[in-house]
Amino acid sequence: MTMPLIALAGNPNTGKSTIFNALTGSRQHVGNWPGKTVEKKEGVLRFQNQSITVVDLPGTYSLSAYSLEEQIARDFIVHDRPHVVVNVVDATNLERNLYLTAQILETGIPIILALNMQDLAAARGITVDSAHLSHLLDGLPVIPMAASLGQGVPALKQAIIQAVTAAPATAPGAEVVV
Ligand SMILES: Nc1nc2c(ncn2[C@@H]2O[C@H](COP(=O)(O)OP(=O)(O)OP(=O)(O)O)[C@@H](O)[C@H]2O)c(=O)[nH]1
Ligand SMILES: [Mg+2]
Repeated sequence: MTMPLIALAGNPNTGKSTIFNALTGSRQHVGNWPGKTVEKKEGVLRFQNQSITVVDLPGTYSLSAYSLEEQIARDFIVHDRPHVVVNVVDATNLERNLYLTAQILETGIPIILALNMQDLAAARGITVDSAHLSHLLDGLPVIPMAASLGQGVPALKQAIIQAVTAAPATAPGAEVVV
């Protein structure tokens, strides 16, 4: 079996790289996107006897191919078809962040929503009901996090393991046999 592949995607400055580092530790190496000046970071998450390739995508507000960052994120999600996209969202700015979430949902690739910046949200009196949000988004896993404080990281690892176990990679246009 090839190693499961997951990608971290989200708006700029939502904590993707902080989460990437928390998931992959020091095992990461840095590579370049072919012909591009923007770096992609790839690392390995080792958890519960599993090894999972993790790719840290550039920050993007949408998957429209207007900017280089958007093109890179879009190409990776659409063509490389990761098993799971961990969509990192800023809990203090949920509405703007969920625009990208809607676009990722349209690809049909399973999403885990990492609801980051909980500490900042709490300080501003913002409470997000993650169970209700999950319910509104067809039951996708919603993991409350404050990644820079290490909060939510074990729960995210658990959700990733569950998702890659449950979801074999889907090729574009592949028939789903049930
Ligand atoms: N208060 C708080 N700060 C956080 C949290 N997670 C990340 N940060 C901080 O937010 C800033 C941006 O974090 P990054 O991990 O670089 O964000 P990113 O999404 O990778 O950013 P881009 O790659 O530029 O899109 C850093 O200063 C982090 O330390 C969090 O949960 N709470
Ligand atoms: Mg980053």
